[in-house]
Amino acid sequence: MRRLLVTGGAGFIGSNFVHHALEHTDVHVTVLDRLTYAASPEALHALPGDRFDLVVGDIADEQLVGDLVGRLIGPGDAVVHFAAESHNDNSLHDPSPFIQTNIVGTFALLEAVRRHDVRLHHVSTDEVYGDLELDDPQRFTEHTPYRPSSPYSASKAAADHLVRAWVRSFGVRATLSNCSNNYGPWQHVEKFIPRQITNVLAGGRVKLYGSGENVRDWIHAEDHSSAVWTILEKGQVGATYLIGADGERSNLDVVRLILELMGHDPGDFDHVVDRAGHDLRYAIDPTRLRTELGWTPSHGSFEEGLARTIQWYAAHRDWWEPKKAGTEAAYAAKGQ
Ligand code: NAD
Ligand code: TDX
Repeated sequence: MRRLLVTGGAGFIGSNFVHHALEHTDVHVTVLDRLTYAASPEALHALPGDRFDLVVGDIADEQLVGDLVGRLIGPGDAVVHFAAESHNDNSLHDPSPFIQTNIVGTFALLEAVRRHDVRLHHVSTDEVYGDLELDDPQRFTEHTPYRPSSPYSASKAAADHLVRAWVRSFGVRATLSNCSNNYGPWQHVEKFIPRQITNVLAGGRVKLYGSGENVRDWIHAEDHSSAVWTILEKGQVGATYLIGADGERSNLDVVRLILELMGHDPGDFDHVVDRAGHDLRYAIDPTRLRTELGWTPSHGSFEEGLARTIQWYAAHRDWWEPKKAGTEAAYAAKGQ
């Protein structure tokens, strides 16, 4: 049986990928996750014990990572690297864990896959490319120069550069992907869409940063997972693939849609203090992934995916309610 080591597999997207891999293939998955505030081990309950195990630990722990990577000895075995500090607002408050996990942690993983000659897929973000003007006809491609804005996106850019250097200088067998904004179940309530849904469910107000003209390119986490699997199977070593599903929406439109879908007046939200250095627009051109690897997203409609996500949060109060008060208190302290 093929074996995968999935870092950050207890997080929002990593756990989605673990389910995808176990449901669609016969691989064995070991998750390595430090179980930070952002983790949801609940998302991994009820997985088959003979094909799945969870190791609680840090990707920057060289010895642990070396031991786990050293167990991957079959030809199809691989590391899929999701673990990261992932929230821009947190990186503005305290960049330190972003440098440690996203850069030093990725370095530790690269040294282990180099030593043991194991295939790696590195998961990254479209934010490494900076932002676009609202009327720019170009979208991000694999050739767009890096221009990250926040400590989070700069740390992810640094990690991407390390991966490419290890490919070129040491012959590490790695692929990379840069994906647009994900939504779906198990996303932490600090993030935009879950924050607004749970604000409404908890009887609070929806909070839009600044004018809300900022555009994000939304993709369902299940489509991100299927794209990563496709790259793992068919991707060319050393290549980068951009993952996106043509889902550009302004934040203002998303806020109005959430309110409408939840039976509220679409104008019933507050404008709050804008994010420092707030990127204006992200947009992915996924042509390479679609034409070279034949990937297509399965979630055709953002409205439908959002409606199902709202239903999911309404049905999983036990999971998010304990996280809500602390998250909102931190936002309130910043006027957000
Ligand atoms: P998340 O914050 O929900 O989950 C991150 C996971 O990594 C958590 O389970 C956490 O416990 C774990 N982790 C953090 N530090 C660790 C460490 N030092 N050692 C081991 N585990 C550690 O993040 P997410 O939204 O699921 O993002 C996953 C990956 O996808 C990240 O690399 C992120 O940059 C990338 N990405 C996210 C999005 C998005 O919209 N969320 C878009 C594109 C790319
Ligand atoms: O309350 C809010 N109000 C608001 O208007 C929050 C939390 C956010 N926003 C805005 C900021 C962004 O323009 O919504 C947009 C989305 O915000 P986030 O959910 O924080 O996502 P973003 O900063 O775009 O980054 C996300 O996508 C790329 C993920 O968090 C990253 O991990 C990923 O790399």
